[in-house]
Amino acid sequence: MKRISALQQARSDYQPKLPPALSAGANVKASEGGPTTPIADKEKIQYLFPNTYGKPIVTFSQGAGGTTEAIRVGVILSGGQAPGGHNVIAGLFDGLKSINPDSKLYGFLGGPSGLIEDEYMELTAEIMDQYRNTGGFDIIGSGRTKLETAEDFDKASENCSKLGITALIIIGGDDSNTNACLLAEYYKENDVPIQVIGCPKTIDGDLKNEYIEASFGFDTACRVYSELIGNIQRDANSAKKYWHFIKLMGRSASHIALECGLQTQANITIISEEVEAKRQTIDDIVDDIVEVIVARSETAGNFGTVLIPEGLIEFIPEMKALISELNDLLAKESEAFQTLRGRSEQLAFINHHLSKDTSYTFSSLPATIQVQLTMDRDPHGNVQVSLIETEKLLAEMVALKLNEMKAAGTYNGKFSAQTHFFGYEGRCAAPSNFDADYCYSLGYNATALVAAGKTGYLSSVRNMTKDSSKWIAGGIPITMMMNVERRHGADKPVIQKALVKLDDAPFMHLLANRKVWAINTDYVYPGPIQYFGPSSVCDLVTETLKLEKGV
Ligand code: FBP
Repeated sequence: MKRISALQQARSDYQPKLPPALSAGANVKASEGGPTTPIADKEKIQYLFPNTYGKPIVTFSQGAGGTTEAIRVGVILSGGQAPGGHNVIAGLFDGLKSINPDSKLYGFLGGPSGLIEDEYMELTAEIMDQYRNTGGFDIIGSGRTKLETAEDFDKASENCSKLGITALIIIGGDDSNTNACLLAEYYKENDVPIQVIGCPKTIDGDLKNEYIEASFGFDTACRVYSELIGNIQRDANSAKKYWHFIKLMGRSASHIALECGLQTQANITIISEEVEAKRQTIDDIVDDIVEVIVARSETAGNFGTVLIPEGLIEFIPEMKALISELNDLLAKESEAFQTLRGRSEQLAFINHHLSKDTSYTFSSLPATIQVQLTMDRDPHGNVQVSLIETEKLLAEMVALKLNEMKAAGTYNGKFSAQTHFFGYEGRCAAPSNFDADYCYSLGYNATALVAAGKTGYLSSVRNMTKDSSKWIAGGIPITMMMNVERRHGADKPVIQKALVKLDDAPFMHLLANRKVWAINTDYVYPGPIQYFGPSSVCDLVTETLKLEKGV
């Protein structure tokens, strides 16, 4: 028999909590509000989604209302891993069986490509039981292929109809759920009898709004990173000899860095959205860090922590311009670029093609960062920010500046840096109670949306800062979260990405405490996620959500 850890064994018995509406099964009563409108670009969205536009918000309550027929549902995991994905699938499975024990759940393998290439497995009770409350997406795998063309949509419906599937659940982030909505619209328009429901996933925390309180996985990932940051801070405060530069995942938004900063009270937490708003340069950021290091060297000592959001580089205006030119250049000249021999030829080629300003920015960067900026793009032609070692760049630039100050007699401390990148460490952690409960509820709730005949909706469970007896289950029409954005030279309807808002409570709380946390050593050590024990340590909610909800 396959060996599993003692924790996994014990944790498999955990029964996730559900909103009261779903406690007697997924065949529930649906109440509908009035017609809805998108957050912006009303006419364009209405034009592009004539069949799924303006649908009402759905709220569930106990009592039968949907179908009791056996349903066949397909599920896809899309994009980066996030803790709790297996529980979404467990919730789907249990919800479907509660509607009718003959219902079936099929998992398409390796993400959206599995649906197009007809690679799937039926998820049985025996398989499901091995994955309850575990981290990872390995039950069926995930991928970043996009479902976006009519050809993909037709292939998908062909493969679904072979299995008798009448509903697809897409577990993904803002882009995958945008595509879920396009798919729902296409099937409605072409009378294809397949419903499409999305579930909000991403550790990055940037798929949220008034109705989607959080994307799943954010809670657990931030707790894992905060545990590690807390451990580093204990070490720093014990040895008093290192400054730790810690980069934290989050492709674009800085929610993870902000949450970890709030949980651990690190000395410096950089927020990309603030850097952009203040139009800061790299030198400005370095100066800010240096100021704190110098001040602490005179009081607390020569140690501290700096949290750096993964996406920072793209929010620094000068770097944004450089990256955008590089993306275009590497897309246009990819053939010529591939024929160049060696790094020095490639760097010379790039410098030659860049505009004057961006070429200056490029030349001022250390060689390692220049190379990282020109590495392979992601499938959308964007630079892969997780591969750019911003933490090393900043540590190097800070060291240079401090050396200059030492020579000028304006700094007397000792500076020694350690760099870290936390990302993959947290994406597949065993879900916290929050994510285990939230994910199971999202999946179970998705089956209720299917039973209620909905399509083009995102599964929504709200009021998560309250006791589970107060959680609200329902569905939000995806078109309601959309606007039109310029993407790769064309106007596209997309779910609006939620960046850190500089006038919202979580950032304001950081701002109010920033100076004190910088100079003092007011570290908080969150420790590991607790799965067993008092509710006060097991049933936590992120600082972000608490501050957003004012609790
Ligand atoms: P999703 O938005 O798909 O959830 O993925 C987010 C993320 O974890 C980012 O934080 C990170 O930049 C990226 O994935 C890394 O991608 P990959 O897994 O392809 O290396």
